Amino acid sequence: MAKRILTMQDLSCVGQCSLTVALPLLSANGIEAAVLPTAVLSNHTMFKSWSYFDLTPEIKNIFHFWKENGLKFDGFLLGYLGKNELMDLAEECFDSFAGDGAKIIIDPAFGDNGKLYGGFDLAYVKAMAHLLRRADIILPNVTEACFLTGMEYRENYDGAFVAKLIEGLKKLTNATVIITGVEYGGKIGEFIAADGKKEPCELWHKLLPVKKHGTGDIFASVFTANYLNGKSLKDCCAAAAEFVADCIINTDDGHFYGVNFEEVLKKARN
Ligand code: PXL
Repeated sequence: MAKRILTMQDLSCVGQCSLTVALPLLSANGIEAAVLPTAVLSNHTMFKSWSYFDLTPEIKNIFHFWKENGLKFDGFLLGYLGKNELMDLAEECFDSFAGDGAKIIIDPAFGDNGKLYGGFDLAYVKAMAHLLRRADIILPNVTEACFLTGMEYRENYDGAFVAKLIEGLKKLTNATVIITGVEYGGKIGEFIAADGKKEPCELWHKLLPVKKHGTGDIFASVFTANYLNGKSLKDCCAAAAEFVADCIINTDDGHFYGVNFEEVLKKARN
């Protein structure tokens, strides 16, 4: 039987991010995807304006029926949640619905390029920093790692800076720390700091000349599906990074709000 994961993040009606990428990518990789939508947005917050309908008040009701129906999950993938109160609900969700050996994977998903996404503040960062102690794996990018540790964001950095970020994050959680989108020396990669290993494992890929929205969510989905399918951390990162690169290569310059991951899925089937 396919593993069943619960992914908790927003539903942006348009934008190729969060649930609209997690669902197809988890399914295409053989994982049954259940969802806990935290909010419905007209579109993601990289557009110039957006609506936001908060689903927090419905979540306890959903939990009630999941309990009545005896539902459990083999894993959890958290991304953009939206409101601070959702952190406590996420913990209640883990406590109530984790099946045997269920793993918790958290992408903090609150910022990029040195800035918080629209609508977030430092109180949200603090609540996320607290939630991370429950994770088995965390997937912050460099911006999120800086906010979570209180280190100043830098555009130019080196391996020593990333090692400091990891050290800071390890004070928040016992999870495996994977810093994504590490960029220096003309390459892009991940630093994987698993428990009990002295040095992080570095994985490097070719740096593409364009940046696109939603690629962090795609990375997290492909990473998580591979992880639930039993692959090593390194193989999960390699698969996710390769998929993201393919998506970027297959996206027209004019398509500003996301990547053409559908084309990559289609090619993989042919
Ligand atoms: O891709 C991260 C993300 C998810 N959800 C919403 C967003 C963003 C990034 O801007 O706005 C609503």
